[in-house]
Amino acid sequence: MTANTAVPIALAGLALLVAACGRAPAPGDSGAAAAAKAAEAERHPLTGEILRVEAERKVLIVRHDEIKGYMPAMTMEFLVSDGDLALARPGQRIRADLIPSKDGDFRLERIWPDDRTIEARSIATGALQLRQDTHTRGKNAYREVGEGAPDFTLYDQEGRVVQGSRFRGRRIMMNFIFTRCPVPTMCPAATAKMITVQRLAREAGVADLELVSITLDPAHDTPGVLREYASVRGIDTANFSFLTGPEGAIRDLLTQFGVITQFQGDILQHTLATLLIDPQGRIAHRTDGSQWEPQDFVRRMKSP
Ligand SMILES: [Cu+2]
Repeated sequence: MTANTAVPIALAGLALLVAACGRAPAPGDSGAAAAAKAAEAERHPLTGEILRVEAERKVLIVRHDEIKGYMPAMTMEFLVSDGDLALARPGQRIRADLIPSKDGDFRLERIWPDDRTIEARSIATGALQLRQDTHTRGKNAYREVGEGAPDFTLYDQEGRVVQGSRFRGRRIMMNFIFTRCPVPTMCPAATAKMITVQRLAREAGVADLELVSITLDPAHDTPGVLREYASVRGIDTANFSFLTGPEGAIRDLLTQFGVITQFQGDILQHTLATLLIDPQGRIAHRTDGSQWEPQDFVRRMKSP
């Protein structure tokens, strides 16, 4: 497949593969349901420092900066999800969305390391390099089988900074998913098959495998959300990482890996690609669409 044919084929596939992968309503949605959702999704961007983690109450005590036009700087407690709770450390600086509830308590969602942290700066540098690389490659941005895979710097489900080059010397099985995908035959099925690959590879004695799932929906899929996605599925993350990062970096990766996403209203439509990257960092194999067999990938891992 050449770069020129790849996109039309993938686009044609889009019509077949798409399904109602939902996301939050876009501004401009009309109707009572949308209005109700908008009210419950009142969000205020917050930055601050985690002072304490109260795991039993699922609460973070955060000293936050002034929220212009809403709240002065103060220390208060926030409810957070299990995934965010597990990642929270006293002393961490974060940015997040503050969401007030009707009962008078406050939640934090979309929690990321604050932009000023060392982690966030290395993520931003990685995104910039990827941007330049995609730009330089121009029409040849799409990476063929046999070419090197692009390098990247993203967060994993533990909030650790992960560089693609860290996996050099190991074999990567990579796909793209998003946690809110409600269509059983799309992302949930893909994750289930990745889990099967992990098990079959282990049984077959493949010792150098890393499974990597990159989110298609970085606005929602924070490290904490990905951690929860892995944990509710009982996934062994010893060699299975879920990665996220800045929207620009994800967009460039999708361009280079030939995965197409498109929002139609509040529906995220996307194609599916599953890749095998060899220990030298070259794309050894890819399949498009949902019809791939775990056993086939494991067989390819065993061949030299
Ligand atoms: Cu999906």
